[in-house]
Amino acid sequence: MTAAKTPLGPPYARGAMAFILAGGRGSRLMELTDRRAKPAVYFGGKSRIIDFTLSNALNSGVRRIGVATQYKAHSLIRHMQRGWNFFRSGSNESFDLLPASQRISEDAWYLGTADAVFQNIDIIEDYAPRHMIILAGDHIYKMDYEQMLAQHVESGADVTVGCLEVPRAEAHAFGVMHIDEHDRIIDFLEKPADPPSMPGRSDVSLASMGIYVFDTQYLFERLREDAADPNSARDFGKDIIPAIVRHGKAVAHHFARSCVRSASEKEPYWRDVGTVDAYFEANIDLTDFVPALDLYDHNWPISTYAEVTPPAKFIHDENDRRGCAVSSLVSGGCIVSGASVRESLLFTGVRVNSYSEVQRAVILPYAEVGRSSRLKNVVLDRGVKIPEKLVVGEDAELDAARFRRTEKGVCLITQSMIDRL
Ligand code: ADQ
Ligand code: ADP
Repeated sequence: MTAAKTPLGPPYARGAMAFILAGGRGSRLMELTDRRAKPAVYFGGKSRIIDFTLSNALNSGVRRIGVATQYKAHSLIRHMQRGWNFFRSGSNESFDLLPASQRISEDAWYLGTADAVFQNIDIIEDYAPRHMIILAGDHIYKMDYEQMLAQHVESGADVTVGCLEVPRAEAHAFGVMHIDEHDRIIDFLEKPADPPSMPGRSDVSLASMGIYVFDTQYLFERLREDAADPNSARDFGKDIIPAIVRHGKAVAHHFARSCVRSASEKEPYWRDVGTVDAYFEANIDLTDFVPALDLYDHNWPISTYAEVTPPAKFIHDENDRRGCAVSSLVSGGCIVSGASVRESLLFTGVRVNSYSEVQRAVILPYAEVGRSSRLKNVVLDRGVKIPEKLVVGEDAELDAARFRRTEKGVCLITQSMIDRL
């Protein structure tokens, strides 16, 4: 399996390996991540969250990908085996699923993000990639990693860190950095309680996207050094990046330089859909007349695994009531029968039955809305069977007692919540 020598010049993506960290739970998504890791959570009517990072890698020209999984990985692994296993071995291409498998020691899971890479050094070494692109599997964005690789080579950095501007009030959830006029990172604070702002802009901070480019050999040296430190949390944000900022050359790569936008996208789009509210809003925003995220851009397709299904169908019921969906994204295998659906996303195989009214709903695969129900501002988990005449979104107190109701009034509904009614 030893690789042919990887090319040294551009395009750099061809000689690089993308390593996607997909092991975290994403606990703020509540019951949505009870049985699946955050990267496996469904998004956008047809895909899963990790499809965005995988598609970015593929569209950027990367042909070696490793995905480290840990928490509740079955759904994620099955999705990738079905949809992403098309790389050709023997032609500098590879796709490796890397579950934490106690390869180094019998009691060592992936302790942190850096450990997830460290434990796979032997596998990576075999492929001899010139650069490593370390990515997270849990963000929604479109980005050309080739641009970041090119900057990394041109600047001679030890590590290049993807960054973007965020409101200072939200920056405590990120790694926050100071840079000089040449984009060199001069200070890096992981999740500071009181985040510093950007010079002259008191309400904005410069945040790490949690994505990094390294020369492979340099990364291995840092990881081995880190593994020998008993005080390390084995995490890129907590340990590896701050140490390089102190002792080496860390450079910031601005997302605006490499984000991919179609003609209709006005602003660079990046979302961490880490809470139920953020998840709901990012999905429902896709039903806008001109959404902030364009999923229909042929130049940067978001690939996924999709079952072969019959077409979506909209039918009159026996009383000639029209089944319709407007301002909505409807996937294959759905049937809307004598019901009205507005500003919603229907994933594969969803049924909405007669006399029902559905508005602002994210309905995951194979869920079914029983007759005469009225649902507003809801997320229905996969396979949920909503009974007849259920009303959600009209009585805040009742909703909060029955379902997972967020601060912004969104109800997440799982089958076990329905079973308890
Ligand atoms: P966090 O958002 O806290 O900070 P973290 O929990 O480290 O991110 O997870 C990053 C990625 O690694 C996620 O995709 C997660 O699924 C995965 N992951 C977590 N633990 C893992 C493990 N043990 N094994 C394998 N995969 C694992 C990071 C950076 C911040 C930066 C934000 C941007 O530390 O500096 O600002 O990302 O979101
Ligand atoms: P998919 O089945 O398409 O992967 P999900 O993302 O909803 O869909 O994944 C659900 C995960 O939960 C799968 O790994 C599945 O095997 C698992 N699962 C399904 N039913 C149960 C159950 N009753 N208890 C525990 N795990 C379950």
